[in-house]
Amino acid sequence: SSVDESINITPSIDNVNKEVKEEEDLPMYSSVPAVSTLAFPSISTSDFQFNLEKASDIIVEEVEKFLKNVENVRLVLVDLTHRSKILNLVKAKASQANIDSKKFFTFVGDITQLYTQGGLCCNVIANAANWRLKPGGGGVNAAIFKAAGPALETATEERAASLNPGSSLVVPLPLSSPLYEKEGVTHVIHILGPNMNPNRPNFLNNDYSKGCNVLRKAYSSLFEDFASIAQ
Ligand code: AR6
Repeated sequence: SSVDESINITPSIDNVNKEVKEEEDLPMYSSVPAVSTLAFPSISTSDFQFNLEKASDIIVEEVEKFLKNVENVRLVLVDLTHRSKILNLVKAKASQANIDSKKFFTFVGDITQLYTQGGLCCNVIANAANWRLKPGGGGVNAAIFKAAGPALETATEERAASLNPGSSLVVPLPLSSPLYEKEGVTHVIHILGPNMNPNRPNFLNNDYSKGCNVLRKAYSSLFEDFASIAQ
């Protein structure tokens, strides 16, 4: 049957949407993922200037740890271009570590348009936030707040006024948010990563011993939050 085929599909990104479209019970263009899926950007590696080799090691280690203990979830590292260094480093290291590519893969696209532009269904997305949990500031934070509309700002404010480095905050999206309506995103998880940029708050002044600990904490907190939504 088509359902059996969808389970056995080779884990290629091109097949991700087929998985759902072939599910008989779901409408043809459903943006509800067959498997609870978290899409996340590489935390701290752009505006916060975190070392890419170190960050890629941490991502792969934390993903590996997380996937050992859970079933029926997928994690997707997203970046805007095929030239993304972090995406290519993580891809190579994940393959070296023999991580199941059905459960973890990289994807090129805008995290706010994964379904409509990329055909990838993700019910949860992560945001590389700032400590004030405010819109703007460029990067993925500006993109997510813009795409989600004022509903995300309000829902975020209701839950917290600020975030410490290494921590995360789950925000359920109201149905009225365009990100929910169009993309099928039910939750945004804000994360504050370590900052290596001297022009931003909480600058770690090249202290990578602390920086790596904070980044590890950020990813494990993100994945735990995601697991609590996925259950
Ligand atoms: N879709 C997918 N990935 C993206 C998108 C997008 N629309 N936009 C950027 N990326 P950054 P940080 C990738 O700088 O380093 C903000 O101003 C980008 O290529 O957004 O944690 C906040 O307010 C990179 O791989 O986050 C904070 O102050 C990754 O997302 C500060 O920047 C993260 O890049 C956080 O800096």
